[in-house]
Amino acid sequence: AYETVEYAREGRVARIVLNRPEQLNAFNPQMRRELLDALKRAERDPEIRAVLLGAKGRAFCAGQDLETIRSQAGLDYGDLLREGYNPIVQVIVRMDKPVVAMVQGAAAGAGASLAFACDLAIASEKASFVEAFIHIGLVPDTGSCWFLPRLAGLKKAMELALLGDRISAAEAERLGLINRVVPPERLEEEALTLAERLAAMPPLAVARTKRALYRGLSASLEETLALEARLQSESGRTEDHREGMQAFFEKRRPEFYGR
Ligand code: T3D
Repeated sequence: AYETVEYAREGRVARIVLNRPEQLNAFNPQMRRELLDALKRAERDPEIRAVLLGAKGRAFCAGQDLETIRSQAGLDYGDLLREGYNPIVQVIVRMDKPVVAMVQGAAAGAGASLAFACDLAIASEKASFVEAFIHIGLVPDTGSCWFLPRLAGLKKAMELALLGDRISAAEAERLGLINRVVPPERLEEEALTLAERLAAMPPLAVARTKRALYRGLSASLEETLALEARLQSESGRTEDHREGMQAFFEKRRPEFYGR
């Protein structure tokens, strides 16, 4: 069992909840370890088809717990990133299953990066985002330097990273940093519905789509066309494709088994 995160299976959805609400879910070593472990658990579980990542209390995640590093002279932050934060981003991006961030409050520093690294993000009207790093003389990390310019464009990324202004959920949606904003009382339900919809999609096609979109970000058009063709060869041979076709013509909902 974990202490700083909660893990629950709700049908085909794994719900992971950051659980250090008094510390605004700021990352300490234990929460980094437990979050990574929980994500890997969801990745491994064949019953799980989508992951919902939320948080308890009034903040989503305040990033690095500055209290825990305050007195540690000589601490190499690069090591902390390599060992603690980077693996979290990598498992989210690498896993075959979509990860949905459910952001109910402030997401700051590595907490904002975490939300941006998820495949989809839904936020409450009360949520906010801040690339807080610059205020303490640090650079954006935990993937922000990769995700921010790709999501919002270079100019906006520069502005957010260099000025460190806190932006509202509505602004984050406008910039393409998150998918949608809902009233606070609707967040849980909307996020779960979204995750369940993803979980009902054909898992092999979901995995290939996620992989292909990421590859497309750093590949040429030629390479991407070739990749699409290869993945489509594979997809065209799946039972899920046959089922999708059949359901289409029979005008019923398909049932996908990941075969
Ligand atoms: O270490 C490395 O490897 C480098 C990696 C770095 C990754 C990072 O994430 S660096 C960035 C760290 N995070 C921040 O700088 C965020 C700082 N916090 C904020 O910007 C704001 O507090 C929030 C936007 C998160 C929330 O704002 P608000 O107005 O709702 O609350 P507040 O009043 O600012 O904070 C409430 C309390 O939480 C306050 O303590 P107090 O006055 O009640 O005793 C504040 O100091 C504390 N707090 C907030 N964030 C952190 C924190 N304490 C420790 N660590 C935090 N990150």
